[in-house]
Amino acid sequence: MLKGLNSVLCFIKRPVPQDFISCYLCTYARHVKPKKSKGVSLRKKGHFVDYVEVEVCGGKGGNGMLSFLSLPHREWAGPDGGDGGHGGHVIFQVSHNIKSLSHLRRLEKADSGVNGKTKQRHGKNAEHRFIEVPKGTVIKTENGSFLASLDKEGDIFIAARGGAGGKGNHFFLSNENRAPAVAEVGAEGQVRVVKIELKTMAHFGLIGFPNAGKSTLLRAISRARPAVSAYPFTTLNPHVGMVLYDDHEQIAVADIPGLIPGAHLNKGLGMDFLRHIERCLCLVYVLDLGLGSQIGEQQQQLEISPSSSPTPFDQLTKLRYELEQYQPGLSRRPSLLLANKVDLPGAERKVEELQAKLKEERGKDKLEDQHRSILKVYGVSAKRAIGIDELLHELRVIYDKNHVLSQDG
Ligand SMILES: Nc1nc2c(ncn2[C@@H]2O[C@H](COP(=O)(O)OP(=O)(O)OP(=O)(O)O)[C@@H](O)[C@H]2O)c(=O)[nH]1
Ligand SMILES: [Mg+2]
Repeated sequence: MLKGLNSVLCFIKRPVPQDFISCYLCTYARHVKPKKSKGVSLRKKGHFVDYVEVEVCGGKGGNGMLSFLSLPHREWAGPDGGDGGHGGHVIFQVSHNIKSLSHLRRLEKADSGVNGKTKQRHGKNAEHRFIEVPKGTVIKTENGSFLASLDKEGDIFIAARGGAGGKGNHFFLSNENRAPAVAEVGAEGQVRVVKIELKTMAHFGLIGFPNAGKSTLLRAISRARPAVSAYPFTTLNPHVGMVLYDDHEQIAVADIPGLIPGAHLNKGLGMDFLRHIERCLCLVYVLDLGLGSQIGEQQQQLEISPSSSPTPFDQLTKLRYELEQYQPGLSRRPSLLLANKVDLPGAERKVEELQAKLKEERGKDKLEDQHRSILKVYGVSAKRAIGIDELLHELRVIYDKNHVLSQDG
């Protein structure tokens, strides 16, 4: 009966009043669409950023108060100006939640302290401004001198100090001066420009000419999915992949954008991204066995003169030269040679030639020669998964040896 009455009411009184919408008896209750939320937009993920210049400004200190207390029966009750609060520091702190520097702004400023007040009320100190950065962040001054390296979770670096709060006139009260008419202004916060770089903390770094198959290899050994294409400079930013082992040990491998001869003169993509391999335990040179056979176009793109045939050994020499230009001694790091694309015709012969050439060079050179740093040479095919198991085993052996050593040291 009641249900019928409600239905009639609804029919007569259209549009349906708000109360009826939720009435479970009402057969005419409409489905109310949820309103679109206003102003809530998903923040677009920025690109991976591994270098920024930031102007950091500490907060200004609050001013001290200049004031004299006057009470009903005591007109000159003395100075009562409170001190200003201290300005906040700008502090970089390592957090495992952050992987890039894309969230840093050009200007990072901390809050200022609150001014002192009458009746000896001190101003509030400003909160410090904590900015989260990834593990492996290096902070340098504007002219490039080293300031800090943040390598562990929770590491902090005070980039700009906040100014001290000014003293109020009550602070200056003394037996000699019973009515100090002086109060301090809060100090300005420190202002400076810092360069912030991200050094990827990978155990192994893949180095090679563009198109050598570095990204294909990283895809083959880890779950990382860097883009792979048949043209040079597909990878523009470093990618890190984790190689997982049965005992839950994880090894980080970094795919570094391709290097070309003259990279130290800013050819190709330059060599700034080599900072990502500065801390690697071992360098993995990925040599392209197909490069010598693709005459013309690709060699022109890589700016390799056609007269010099880029045999795997030539590639190795050129890559090492570029590394030395970036940081003397870098090419002497323990390294593995991967001759990639063994599935191509004639590749086996090139691997043998490479091994023979290395043997010859080792025989010629003195003990401290850079060729001694080469641990092993492997012929692999990242695309056809040939030789990958042996490579993974070798990576683990090197990791176990060097990782334990570095922990001991
Ligand atoms: N035949 C053959 N082709 C391969 C092999 N590994 C990679 N390639 C091909 O080589 C081309 C380049 O591979 P990438 O992995 O993008 O090379 P990259 O070294 O990452 O190149 P950049 O990102 O430009 O530095 C792609 O067309 C791959 O399919 C391999 O083992 N055998
Ligand atoms: Mg690539």
